[in-house]
Amino acid sequence: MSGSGAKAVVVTYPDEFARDEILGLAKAGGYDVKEVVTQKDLGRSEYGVGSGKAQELEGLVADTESDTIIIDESMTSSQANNLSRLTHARVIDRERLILNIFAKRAATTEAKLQVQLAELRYELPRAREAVRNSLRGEQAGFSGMGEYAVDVKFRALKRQMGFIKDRLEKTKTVRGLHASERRKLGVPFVSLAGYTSSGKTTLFNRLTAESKDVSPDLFTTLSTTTRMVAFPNFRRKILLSDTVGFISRLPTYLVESFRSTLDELRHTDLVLLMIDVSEPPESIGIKLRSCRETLSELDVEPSKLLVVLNKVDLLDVRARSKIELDPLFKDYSTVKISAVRGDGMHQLRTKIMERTDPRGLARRPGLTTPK
Ligand SMILES: Nc1nc2c(ncn2[C@@H]2O[C@H](COP(=O)(O)OP(=O)(O)OP(=O)(O)O)[C@@H](O)[C@H]2O)c(=O)[nH]1
Ligand SMILES: [Mg+2]
Repeated sequence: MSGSGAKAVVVTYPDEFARDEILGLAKAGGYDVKEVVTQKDLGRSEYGVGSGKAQELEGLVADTESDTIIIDESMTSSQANNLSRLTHARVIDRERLILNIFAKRAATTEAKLQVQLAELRYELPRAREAVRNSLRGEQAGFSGMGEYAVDVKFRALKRQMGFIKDRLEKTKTVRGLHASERRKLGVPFVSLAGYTSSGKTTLFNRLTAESKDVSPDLFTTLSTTTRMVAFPNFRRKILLSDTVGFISRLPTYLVESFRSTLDELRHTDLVLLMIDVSEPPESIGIKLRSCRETLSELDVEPSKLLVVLNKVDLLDVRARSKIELDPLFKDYSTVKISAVRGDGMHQLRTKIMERTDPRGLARRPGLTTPK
């Protein structure tokens, strides 16, 4: 249930980045946010927020006639239930919200399976909590369910997970074949990666003449598309792939569930790490760090990165002329572009060609040199 148009009260941390991001997520989830309140510590105590804040929320929910409270942190099922009981509103945490958006956007069979797996991974610790509570005579989490029923539910979740993993493993085998076929072609493989909404698909469309969905909403792309791109001036070709975007505080199990999609990044010769440089420096720093963490969880070597500074059309002339000198980017090779307007495309193509030069790549095992 994405609660399309449902009125919501949001609780987030007292910083602008967190606030903007959760509002973007709430919008992508289809919520109409009526009020935002902040708290330094989230996810603690009986309600996931302080008890004073919980009382305040009860009033806000009533005043704004909201039916949902969105908490920008992970909560246990008893915290969510306690707060829900007090405020008479549905309570969803950050993970649930991201899962709802993913579920709404998943279009391919693989993306749907990945979302189902993530849903089960979300449910499992909560079912475990319900088992513990039912053993103690409390039944928070699955109210009204007896110990036996909870145990059955727990085992059913496990079984379902195994089933979905098997199906995903099969799609992965198909992918594996594709990867080895690609190797035979001897065409370098280049992947787009980066924070959600950084402009990956916009650049993909420009380079491939595709028309994949582009939008300011978060998580527009959930599956991977790969296309052959010719660089006539260089008389060479590459395979370019566009994939799901990253977000900060992305739970590991979500990355895990999307592993077969994101695994492409590991087999790639070059990763174009897209950064939206039109944002405030603090946001750029947080997003860059968060992308690096996710990429290292996926075992992508830093030496494979080319940082693409996108949306320079939104900077004034002065900022545009020296953005790449920002200390944030000192450890990276960079190129600045506007995927929308087309600025910097020649420099980008040249860098891609340099970094995927078959003479350089041929020294690496597993890639044959094209004629
Ligand atoms: N001004 C400006 N806007 C851009 C540029 N590149 C992309 N955008 C806009 O940024 C928004 C996000 O673009 P997408 O290409 O969908 O971003 P993405 O990285 O694929 O996002 P996800 O699929 O959600 O991960 C869209 O509204 C684009 O029009 C650019 O160079 N300049
Ligand atoms: Mg996209």
